[in-house]
This record gives sequence, structure tokens and C-alpha cells, in this order.
Amino acid sequence: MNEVKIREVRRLLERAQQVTALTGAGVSAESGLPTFRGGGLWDGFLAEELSSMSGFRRNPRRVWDWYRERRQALKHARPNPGHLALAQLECRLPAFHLATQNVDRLHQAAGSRQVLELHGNIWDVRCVDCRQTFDRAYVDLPPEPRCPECGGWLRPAVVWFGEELPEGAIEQACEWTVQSQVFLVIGTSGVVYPAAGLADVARRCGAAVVEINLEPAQSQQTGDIFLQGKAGEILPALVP
Ligand code: BV8
Ligand code: ZN
Repeated sequence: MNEVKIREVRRLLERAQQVTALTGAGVSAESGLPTFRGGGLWDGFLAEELSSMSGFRRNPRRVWDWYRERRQALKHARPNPGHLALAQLECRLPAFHLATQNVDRLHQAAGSRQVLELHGNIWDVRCVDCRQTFDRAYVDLPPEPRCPECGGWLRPAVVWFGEELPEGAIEQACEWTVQSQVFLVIGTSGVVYPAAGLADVARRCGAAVVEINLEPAQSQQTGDIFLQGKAGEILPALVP
């Protein structure tokens, strides 16, 4: 069944003037990184305890332990065929844009040049007090990292629940989506907004929404093209 739909999506991609892709944790699953929901990273925790400022203020050590574990796993993670196929699409298509909810930077490691990180990245850190940002300088962090400028708590430079996305990020993703004829939604449960709302924007603008996932995501609607399976297997089949 996928074969027919894969041929249909390849045709849509070949004809499209502009294509936008939104990715989530599922695109990094085949690089050995756990996803968030369904027995993943948040298993046993309330998401807000680990991914919110209030959770961080309550127990910064526990939040850092969780991010340090994820950073450790990332050191051994490599881009998988799904990441590589998206980097190929960027080279092959006239206008391809990638917005990701992932903070692991595996798209960049795979060669994607234009990646819009809607939820920040796990490697940079920012001071809670003076808000100074320190890029990768802090790959190996002490258990309770403090700002060298003001002594305040350093935190991961990711977007937590209740925090704004990076300035202009969702607007840029919306602009790409409005102009696209095909919108790929890859490896995301579609529950976190405003990123999950992009698929609705695409539908309202008449784009073909193509969902690539092991199972239907919450945001999926009838009329979408659903390619069920692993992103690392389906995406390479879509590259013209
Ligand atoms: C904000 C930190 C506004 C980074 C994360 C409506 C509009 C706006 C906001 C809201 C709204 N409704 C509710 C909100 C609030 C909230 C929200 O969406 N809550 C949800 C839970 C209801 N949104 C926010 O707070 C956002 N901020 O809007 O601010 C504002 C306005 C005024 C003043 C202040 C603020 C911020 C959202 C960002 C939260 N940060 N994490 C990090 O540590 O990584 S969220 C977390 O979930 C990650 O960032 C992750 O990227 C994101 C989404 O998860 P997924 O990537 O989808 O992963 P998941 O495990 O869920 O699913 C994996 C999927 O892959 C599954 O479907 C699985 O089947 C599939 N899969 C698995 N393996 C494979 C596969 N698919 C293919 N192949 C495979 N091999
Ligand atoms: Zn500081």
C-alpha cells in the first residue's frame, strides 16, 4: 500500500515549487535517541517537571541530570537515513525548508543547511539571571553549572513549556508553510503547539499534507496522505 502512496508523494514533490517539512523526535529514533511520549524520555515524569522553568526552579539538579543524560546519548548518535534523505531533498528541490522541534542538531550533522529550530538546541546554555548565552563551550557540564559572569544558574537553551519560541521562528515557519504545495510532517505526535498547528495552516492553504509516522499522530486529518512506517526507511524512498 505504501508503494502506491510513495509514488504519489514523489510525484507531488517533483511538481512542487515549495516544500516545507516539520520534524519531531521520531526522525531521530533510528539514531538511537528515545522519543518523548509512548514510553520515552518522559516516562515516569510529568513533562512539565523536566521541561518547564517552574520544574527547573524547583529542582535544577534533576532537570540538569535529565539533560546531561540526553547530551551523553547524543555524543554517540549519528544522523540516520531519514536525516540524510531530508538533506538530499534540500539539494534536489527548488525550495525546501525544514522546521524541527528537535534539539539534537542531527539534521545539521546530516548536511541540512537551512534548519529552523523551533525549540532551541540542547548544546547551548543560557544564564537564568543575566540571560547570557554560551554556545557549545559547555559540552561537559559540572552537576550544577553556574554562570561565569554573574554566578546565576545556567540552563539548557531549549524552549520549555510556557516559554515563547525563538523570536520570529513560528512566523518564519508559517510563511514557508503558506507558500508550500507539500507539507511533510515527520515523526511527531502533533501534540505540542504552536508547531503542531503548522499542518492546519498547510491544509487551509491547500497544500498536500503528508504524514510519516509509525502511527497516526493526533494532528492527522482525513485527506492527509499517511505513510506508515519508519522515517529512516520511507524518506529515502521519497528522494527523486
Ligand atoms: C508557547 C523542550 C506561548 C525541548 C518541549 C496553543 C498555542 C500555543 C501554546 C499552546 C497551545 N496549547 C497549549 C499550549 C502550551 C504548550 C503545549 O503545546 N502544550 C501541549 C502539551 C498541550 N506549548 C508551549 O508551551 C510552547 N510555548 O506556545 O508559548 C506563550 C505565549 C505567551 C507567553 C508565554 C508563552 C512551547 C512548546 C515547546 C515545549 N518544549 N521540550 C526539549 O527538551 O527537547 S516539548 C517536546 O515535545 C519536545 O520539544 C518535542 O520536540 C516536542 C514534540 O514531541 P515530538 O517531537 O512529537 O515527540 P513525541 O515523542 O511526542 O512523538 C514522537 C513521534 O514519532 C510519535 O508520533 C511516534 O509514533 C513517532 N515515531 C517514533 N519512531 C519513529 C516515529 N516516526 C517515524 N519513524 C520512526 N522511526
Ligand atoms: Zn549570568
